[in-house]
Amino acid sequence: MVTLKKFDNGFAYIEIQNLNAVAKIALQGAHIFEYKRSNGEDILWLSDKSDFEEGKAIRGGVPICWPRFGSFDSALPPHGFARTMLFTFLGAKEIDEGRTVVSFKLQDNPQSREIWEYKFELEVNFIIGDTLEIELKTTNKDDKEFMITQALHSYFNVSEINNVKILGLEDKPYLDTLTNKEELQKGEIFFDKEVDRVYQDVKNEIVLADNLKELHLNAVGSSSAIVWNPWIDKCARMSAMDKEAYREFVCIESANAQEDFRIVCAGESHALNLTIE
Ligand code: TA6
Repeated sequence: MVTLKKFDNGFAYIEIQNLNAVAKIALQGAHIFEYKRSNGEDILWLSDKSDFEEGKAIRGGVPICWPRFGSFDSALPPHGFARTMLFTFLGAKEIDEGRTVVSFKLQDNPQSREIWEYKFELEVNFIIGDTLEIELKTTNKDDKEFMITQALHSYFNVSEINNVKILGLEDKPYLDTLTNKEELQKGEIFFDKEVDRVYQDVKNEIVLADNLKELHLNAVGSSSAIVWNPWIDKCARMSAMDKEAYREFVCIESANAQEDFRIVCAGESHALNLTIE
């Protein structure tokens, strides 16, 4: 079942229910902010303090950072503009009783052209089932090429940050954005301080291990990933986040970031696909 719903302030989202899962996706940013499996697993973290307000990014779920990841381009807002723009809901289709495809689209508009001159189409397709699949497809509708960096800035629920290990990034080079130094990952990643890193050469599965549970992330069209947890001090300074919230989530973001930027030629497309299982 697919239903258009609204919060009291008019903020609209699509709710999808099938045999395997329930999901909620806001029209603003084509932002999935809930994905619960019917076995009770609540995969995506969402801040209790999250705003569902036009023009403000939702804190949690999977914000779409596009056409920039980060804030390296002064003309554009941090993490780009897609996450605060209203997408068009293209429709939904049930593949079977347990899997539903849902699609959204954003096109260039006067507001986007003011800060980013290009004509584009950004399509976001979800498959909601016992796995969550997200496709981010950029099409260049202009007559000149453009460059994008992007990320599926996924916030994952964890039992407690001290229980978490991330596997699959061993021996990968990364930029530590806290020190601005290039480093090499030694062993698995665990958390006992703020971590904000952009990994390169990521063409394999990443595993989020939390006690006995595991989430497996596989991306296509991406060879970079960001791992982030704000830890105590940054968490206390962050908008729409409780001061203890850093204990409850970790971000693992499938991306095209830093040297994994992509040039999209006129008339061509680039797709970034992520499967979470
Ligand atoms: O992906 C990590 C990061 O870029 C961090 O540096 C961090 O501050 C974060 O994303 C959240 O950014 P936001 O703009 O949503 O507050």
